[in-house]
Amino acid sequence: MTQTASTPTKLNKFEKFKAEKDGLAVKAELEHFAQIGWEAMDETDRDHRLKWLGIFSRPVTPGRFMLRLRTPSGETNSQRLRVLGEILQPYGDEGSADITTRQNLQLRGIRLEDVPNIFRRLEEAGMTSMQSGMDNVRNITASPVAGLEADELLDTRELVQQVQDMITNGGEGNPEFTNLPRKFNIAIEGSRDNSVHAEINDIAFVPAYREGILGFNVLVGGFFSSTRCAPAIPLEAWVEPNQQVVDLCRAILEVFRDQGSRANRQRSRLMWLIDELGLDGFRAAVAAKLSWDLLSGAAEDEITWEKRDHLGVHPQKQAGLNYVGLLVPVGRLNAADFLELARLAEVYGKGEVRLTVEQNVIIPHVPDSRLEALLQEPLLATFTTTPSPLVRSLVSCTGAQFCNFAMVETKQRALDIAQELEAELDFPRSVRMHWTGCPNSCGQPQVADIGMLGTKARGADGKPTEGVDIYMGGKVGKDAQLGSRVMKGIPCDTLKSVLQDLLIKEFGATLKG
Ligand code: SRM
Ligand code: SF4
Repeated sequence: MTQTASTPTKLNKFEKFKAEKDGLAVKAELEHFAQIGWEAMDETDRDHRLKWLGIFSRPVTPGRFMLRLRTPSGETNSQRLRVLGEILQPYGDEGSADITTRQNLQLRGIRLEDVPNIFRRLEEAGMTSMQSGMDNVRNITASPVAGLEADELLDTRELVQQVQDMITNGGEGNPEFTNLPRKFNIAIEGSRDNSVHAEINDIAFVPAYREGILGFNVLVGGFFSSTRCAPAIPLEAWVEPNQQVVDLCRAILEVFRDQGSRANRQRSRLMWLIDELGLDGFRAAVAAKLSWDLLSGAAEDEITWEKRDHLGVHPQKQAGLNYVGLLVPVGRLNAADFLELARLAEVYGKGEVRLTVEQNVIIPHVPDSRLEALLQEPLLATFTTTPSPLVRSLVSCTGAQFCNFAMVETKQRALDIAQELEAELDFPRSVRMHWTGCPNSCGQPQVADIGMLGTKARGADGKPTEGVDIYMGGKVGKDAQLGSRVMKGIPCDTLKSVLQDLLIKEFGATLKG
């Protein structure tokens, strides 16, 4: 690590344990951990370093781990889903999974003694969980319909894979990028609708023409944290849609790794470094690492559409084929769902499956002739193509069921309240409601029409109770904007009536007759 003026004199506790032993080092010890069991493990290895391999100990479910994969561009297939279903099956009711807000998958209920074998199975099926947690680059997001839609500007899947391979050394683990000052998010958009929420990524590539050539404008520094939320800002740079993207990611990561603050973890995300160096200084530090000239940004980008949710049936650019978006309520799946999705993708498509940042699933390549039969499949009664107006756009973080940061239970509550409101109201359009269990904002309440952020509240009797802060004004797609907090500390047991009011006043909902 290069010493710079910003190198702290005092390291935070995470930096101390990282300096003692790199997170990736536990990769070589997995068999040993499996043998001795989680109870006997060194606590820092168990509760922190394992996250470098995507293995998260869950204090809420002791001895049952969460496994976060990497699913670049949200692209997976029936063979992989079958393997994931088979991994979960032996865990019975304790095994489950979630599609995440970074179009990724997390498995739950995992026992540590099974991990070496699980890792072998993941590798055989071409999956990895490497560097998916802690101070690493998260799953790289892209349009979930890359390569499928006629109007797409760039099919970014290969680029996304190249960036992931650079960062993780092809999924083996790459010590060059395992000790960032903090987590890091990258998105590469190839469509016109900003399907990735470019504005909330540390680096986002958005399509833009410069002198008639299609490439990407680059945004940097977008992030949410409990103390600050900042939209990404233009780096004033344009890159070609090729190795330049990979090079630029590497250069930015190196600058962040070497110059980012390691003193206070609440001030360590990339935007804090951009603040410190100034945008020009940051850009110059990045440009100095490149062997080619970093060009100025294009005057405008090509994000010109409203954001789509990709649910329902949509014709593909390949004549006679369709992609079919299925709603997975708040992203929750079980073993049987994986196996059934795998079967449907093979019988009706070509085995391909895509995931979305709205925590849903897409089955591509369904011929016109097989559409009707797919729509009649029993799984589509639950994972419907025609969801009701609130459940359609519902997004929720993990919440108290599995996450010890949570102030409130989220997923089930989100579904229950949405369904109760749907029973009482008619809606002229879908309303995007996002739930997040604490100020870390994994469920992105700031991008929602109405966002709920878990907090402590006071009930009518004055006693502490579960509550939420309400966010409004999030705008996605073109001209994306973050919403802001409009109400504080609403007790969960009075929330439904508050939401009913908001839906009527602000979104044109009407009471059912
Ligand atoms: Fe997150 C930490 C879950 C997307 C901001 N996030 C956590 C942990 C790992 C905390 C923990 O150890 O328990 C949560 C694991 C709970 C569990 O058991 O699932 C967790 N985050 C999630 C997921 C699963 C939410 C979901 O249900 O979809 C998402 C996984 C994405 C993935 O596939 O990698 C997830 N997290 C996000 C996002 C949204 C995004 O990327 O678009 C954000 C806000 C954007 C950002 O990062 O700037 C987000 N998560 C955080 C933060 C606050 C970061 C900060 O700078 O302070 C934390 C806490 C931290 O890192 O210290 C956090
Ligand atoms: Fe856990 Fe909070 Fe993230 Fe929800 S927002 S998953 S409660 S850390």
